[in-house]
Amino acid sequence: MKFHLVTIFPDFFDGPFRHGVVARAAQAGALAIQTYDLRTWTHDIHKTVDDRPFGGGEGMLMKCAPIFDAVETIFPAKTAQQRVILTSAQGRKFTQQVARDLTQYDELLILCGRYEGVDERVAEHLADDELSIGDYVLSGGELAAAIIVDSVARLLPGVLGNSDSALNESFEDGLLDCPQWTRPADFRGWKVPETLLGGNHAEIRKWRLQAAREKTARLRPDLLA
Ligand code: 9D3
Repeated sequence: MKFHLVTIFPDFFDGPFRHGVVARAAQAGALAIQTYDLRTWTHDIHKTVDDRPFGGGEGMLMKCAPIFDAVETIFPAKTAQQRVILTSAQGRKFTQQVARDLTQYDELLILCGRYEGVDERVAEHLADDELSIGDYVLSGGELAAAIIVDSVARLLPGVLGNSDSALNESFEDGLLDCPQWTRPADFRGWKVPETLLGGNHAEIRKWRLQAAREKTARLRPDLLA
């Protein structure tokens, strides 16, 4: 899969994708990430990408023209396999199911919002989807874009190495992961549950399911409702 990231801070993504699963997948050719400086598509000396909102109000909005020009340059003959996503605090909630749906496309172009928002014509006439990563306020769409890339990338065939480790995990079956421990079996007097130290794998399976249910009920009752 190819990811295109359009932003006024192209350097932002130097860090997040240099490590871990995404970096290894890019190295192996399972995915490619290209960042673009939105100011490439400005025509004035100041490289202006923002302007004041009609009707008044706080702050500035991202202008249409550079964003439309960027998308039309990157996808000059957009196909059904190419998806344009606008990150915004007003978007549809990004979930594991949305990540899974996005794996079906060949190319994702993610527009990172900044300032107080983006001229609504981008959401209405350019983006295929408008996504928020959750109900909290960020200072822009770059972190959201990095999160979307990370969660989609690790689902791609050939990225995780273990082909079903991406299937059997939290959220996919509506439960949190069960609590886990590693050595030592006793750390400062805090002991690992006895069942996990034995070799009875049927017992361990039962114990883990129960522990996952209890932890989900305690920390994420919304997942059980
Ligand atoms: C006056 C209200 N504004 C500030 C509280 C609204 C607002 C404008 C711009 C809130 C956030 C932003 C910038 N956020 C994003 O671009 C963003 C975002 C987010 O804030 N939360 C969750 N997901 C996303 S995706 C992009």
